[in-house]
This record gives sequence, structure tokens and C-alpha cells, in this order.
Amino acid sequence: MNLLQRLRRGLGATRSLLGEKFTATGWVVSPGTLEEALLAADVGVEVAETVARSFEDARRRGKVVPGGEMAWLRAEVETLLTVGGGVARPGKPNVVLVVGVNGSGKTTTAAKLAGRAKAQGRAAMLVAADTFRAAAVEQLQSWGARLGVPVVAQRPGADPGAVVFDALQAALARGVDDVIIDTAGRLHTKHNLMAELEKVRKVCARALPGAPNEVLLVLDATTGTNGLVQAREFGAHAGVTGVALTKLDGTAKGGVVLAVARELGVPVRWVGVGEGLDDLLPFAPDVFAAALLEALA
Ligand SMILES: Nc1nc2c(ncn2[C@@H]2O[C@H](COP(=O)(O)OP(=O)(O)OP(=O)(O)O)[C@@H](O)[C@H]2O)c(=O)[nH]1
Ligand SMILES: [Mg+2]
Repeated sequence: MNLLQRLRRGLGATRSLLGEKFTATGWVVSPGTLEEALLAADVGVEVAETVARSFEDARRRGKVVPGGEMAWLRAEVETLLTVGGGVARPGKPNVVLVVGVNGSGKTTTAAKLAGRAKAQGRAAMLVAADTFRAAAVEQLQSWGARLGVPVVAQRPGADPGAVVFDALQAALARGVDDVIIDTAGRLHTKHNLMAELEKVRKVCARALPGAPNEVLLVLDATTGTNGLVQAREFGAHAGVTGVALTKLDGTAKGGVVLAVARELGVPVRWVGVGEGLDDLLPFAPDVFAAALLEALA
């Protein structure tokens, strides 16, 4: 299934909220109706209100004409989702630090990313910086064995910063293209653990100026707009530069991507749609906008 099909399935539950009203001629969609429909798609209160307000404003200023509501909305959604990404540090290796709350799908996403890199003929390395949870190292090692990707690990309980430092030195020495660092799950409310993440990030930069290239926040889409609270905290402490939204194959509608993009101002890069290695799709704002509009129409 491609991204459009997956999104369609999730957003399908929202179907036909605006359809009747949008197909009639003249002004039939009120900003209020639009807001309700967006809320039902899980975009969060703030985004729903903002879009409804700009709709009202666009109507007043003649930027949208009767019958042109859907086209306007589609462009608006795409604009909201199109936020600038960071500038990649030149040279190798490309370092991705994977962060998020417990069980969001970090380790699986790290493995999927390593798998993609390998499939593209790039030399990948997985780093087991989750030294906290029992069996976390073994979990990553078993993914590594399946993928044929080396896994750098130390004993459980080791300092994650030390693991990362050694791994980046090794990656440099071996000419690795992509280093993907799996970290321990942590609640965004635990300050000491958030501080540890900040430290790991600094260690990356010390080992390799400019690293990490990406701090990827893994969010479980089924937690809906609760993901927003996590995103805010990780954004503030871990310097998140991109988001991977997992478990979109479940009951999640996916509207939360809009809220995250707007609140954090960081792009959604990946969408997880299953437990398998191939179940990670690059996110595309235009495809999401199309799927959302289809669901609402
Ligand atoms: N359906 C589905 N399941 C997923 C997806 N991504 C991860 N999972 C599952 O979610 C569960 C947790 O995944 P992990 O990758 O271990 O999560 P984690 O964030 O590393 O967990 P901790 O290290 O304990 O914090 C596993 O059963 C995964 O198979 C996804 O996109 N879709
Ligand atoms: Mg994990």
C-alpha cells in the first residue's frame, strides 16, 4: 500500500463531513462547519481554529470564491505541512538520533531506516544507545543481524553518551554513510532523562562537529493529539528536527501531522504503517492534503 492508500484508510473514518455542503453552489460551508470537520480528522483544536479563521479571512478578502473552497483548503493544508527542514551537514556520516517516549516505535523505526539505507547501497550502522531497558540491546542486535547491518553496543547500563561517542569514532574510521542511533524511551515529563538526551546530542557534536544531522522524534499516531505535548517537550530539550509518525496502520487518522508541523515547525519525514521493514513511507504534504480532502469531501 502506498502513502495515499494508507492515509485514505485512516482518514476514511472522517468521510463525507463536508461533501454535501461543498458540492452545492454558493457559500454553503461556514467556517464553523469546516472547523468541526477538521476536528473530526484529529488535527487538534488549534489547527482547526486557525484554518477556520483563515478561511473566514480568505472569504472576506475574496481570496476564495464560492465553489473554490476545496481547492483553497487543499492549498492551505499543504502550506501548513510544508515547513522548512534543516540544512544537512556536508560529508559523512549522516547521523540520525532517534528519540521519543516508551514504546512509540523508535527501535523499529531505526531498523527500518537502516534497511532503507542498505537497500540504497549505503553503508549503515545502528547504535544501541538504549542501555537502560532490559533486552533493548538484543532487540537492536537481532534487527541488525536480519538486515546485515553492524550494531555498535556496550554492556547494559553503560553511559549512552559513551556508546555514542565510540560509535561515531568507529563510523568515521570505517567510512559509514548513515549512523542511526536508537535511544531509550523516556517520558517527556522526566527532566533528568530529557537532560540525558541533551547530553547525548552534545556528545554527537563533540565527536563530529555538526552532528546529529537529524533528531527524529518518533510519535505514535494512535495517541492522537497527546503526541503534541510530547512533541513540545522533546522539541524544547532534544532539538527535534523531524518527526516519524508510527502506527498509522492502526486506528489513527493521521490528522495530528498537521498539529505537529504547525506547533513544532518541523517537518514530518516518515510515516510508519506496520511492523515490517518495508512499512516506513516518506511523508509528502501534497499526498496528505489530497487524502484529507478526499476524506472530507
Ligand atoms: N502497527 C505498527 N506497529 C508498530 C509500528 N512501529 C512500531 N510498531 C510496534 O510497536 C511496538 C514497539 O516498538 P519499538 O520499536 O520496540 O518501540 P520503542 O519506542 O523502541 O520502545 P522502547 O524502546 O521500549 O521505548 C512493537 O511491537 C513494534 O512492532 C508501526 O508503524 N505500525
Ligand atoms: Mg526501543
